[in-house]
Amino acid sequence: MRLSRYLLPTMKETPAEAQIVSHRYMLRAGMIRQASAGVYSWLPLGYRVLKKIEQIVREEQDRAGCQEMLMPTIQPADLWRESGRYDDYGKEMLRIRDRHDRDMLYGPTNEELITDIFRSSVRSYRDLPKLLYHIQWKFRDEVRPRFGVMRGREFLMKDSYSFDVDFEASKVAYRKMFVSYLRTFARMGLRAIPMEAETGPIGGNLSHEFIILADTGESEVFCHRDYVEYDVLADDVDYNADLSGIVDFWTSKYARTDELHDQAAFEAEVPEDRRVTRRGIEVGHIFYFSTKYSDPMGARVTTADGQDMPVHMGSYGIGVSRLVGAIIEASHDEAGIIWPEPVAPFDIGLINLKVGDPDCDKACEDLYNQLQAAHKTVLYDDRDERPGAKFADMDLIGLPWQLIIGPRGLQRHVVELKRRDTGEREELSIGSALARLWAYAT
Ligand code: 5CA
Repeated sequence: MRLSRYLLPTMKETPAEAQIVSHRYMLRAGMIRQASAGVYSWLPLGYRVLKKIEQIVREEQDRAGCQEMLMPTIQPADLWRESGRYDDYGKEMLRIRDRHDRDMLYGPTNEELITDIFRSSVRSYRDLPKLLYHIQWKFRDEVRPRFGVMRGREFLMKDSYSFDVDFEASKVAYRKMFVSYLRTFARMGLRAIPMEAETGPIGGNLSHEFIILADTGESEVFCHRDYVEYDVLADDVDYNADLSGIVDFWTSKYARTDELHDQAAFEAEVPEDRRVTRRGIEVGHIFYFSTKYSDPMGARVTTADGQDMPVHMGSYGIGVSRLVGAIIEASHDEAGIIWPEPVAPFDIGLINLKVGDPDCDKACEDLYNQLQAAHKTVLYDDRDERPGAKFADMDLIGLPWQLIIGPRGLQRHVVELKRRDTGEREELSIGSALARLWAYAT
C-alpha cells in the first residue's frame, strides 16, 4: 500500500478526550474515529488490525472444534421475555420498535437467540455435544463508555455456546474453550491469565475471566507469579486429548480480581516472593450456566435413558475490538504503538527519504515489489514529506520493521533496517536486509 494514497489521518497532538494510551494512539494513528459516544468507525489501518485479531480468534475456535455461524445484531424482544431477561437487562439494552410496533433490540449477547435455534433443531442426546460460535457486533448502552474501544457501546465480540447432556459433558466444552483461550491470546503476543470470576448478568455457576496485565486496566488483580512466567505456546495442545491437566494447572494457584480477592487466602496460598499485584484488562470471559436459559425457553433433549431434560449450556466470550486497545496498552512506548508481529497491520514500513530522487525512487519501487512478491505486507511511505515527519508517523503506527532508503546510503550501497520493538538500527546491503526480513515469518 502506498501511503500517498492511503487514508491515514495521523495527528501530532494528543486528543484531549483520550485518557489512556491506547485510546490516544488509536486516534493519533488514524485507526478509529468516533461516530458517537462509545461508537467508532474503523479506518483502514485500524480495520486491518481488527481483522487480524478476529482471524486468530477464528482459527483457534475452529481448532477447538467450534463451528462458526452468524446471528443477526437485531433480535426480537419476545425471546428475551421468555428467558426473563428483557426486564432485567435495564437501560443497558438498546430497545427498538419496528414499523409494525414490534419490540426489537440490538443484541448485547446471544444466549436467547442461540437457545431458540437449538430448541427448533436438536432433540436427542445423540446430537450432542454441540459447540457453536459467531463473531458479531454487540451493543450495550454503557453508562460511561470510555477508553475508546476498550469500553465501547458498540463492540465486536466472539461468542461461543456449548450444548451438552449434563454437567460432566459440559466440563469438556468448558475445558476446550479454556485452553483455546490461553492459546488465542498467546498467539497475539499477550499473556492472559484465567481468574475465578463472578457470573454477573449472564448467570451460572462456573466462570473465569481472562485478564491481561496492564497498568491502565480497570480491575486490580492478584495472582501467583508462576502464571505470569508460564510460556503457553510451548505447550503443543492436542484438542483430542484430555485437557484437564492444563486446566488443573491454571486453576490450582491463586488468581483473582478485586471482585473475589481474599487477602488472607492470598497470603496463605502464595509465598511472599511469588505474589503479583497488578492491574488488568478483561479480554475474555467464559461461563457454564447449566439450564438457566434452556429451562425457561424449553430447549430440551431426550437422554440415553429416555428422559426429557433441559440441555446444559455454557457461553464463552472474547472482546475482539477491546483486544485492539488491550494489545496497545500492553505494547507501546513514548513514540507510539509496538505491534506484536501476528497482529500488525502491515509487516514492514518502507520509507523513501527523498521522493523524486531517481535512485531512491527506483530502489524503493524494487523493494516494494520484491517484498510483496514474497507475501509480505508493506506500507510504502512515498509521500513528499520531511524525514522527521516520516519517522514519527512510522514509529506512531508501530509496524514491526522499518526499511529506510536514503540517497546517502544508496551511494554506499546500504539501506537501514530498524526493528520497532528494540529500536535497533542496522545498515545493510539491500540483499542482506531482505535476507534478514525473510528470516522472520511475519
Ligand atoms: N455472553 C457472554 C459470553 S459469550 C458475555 O457476554 N460475556 S461478557 O459480558 O463478559 O462479554 C465478553 C467479552 O466482551 C468481555 O470479556 C470483554 O472482553 C468484551 N466486552 C464486554 N463489554 C464490552 C464493552 N462495553 N466494550 C468492549 N468490549 C466489551
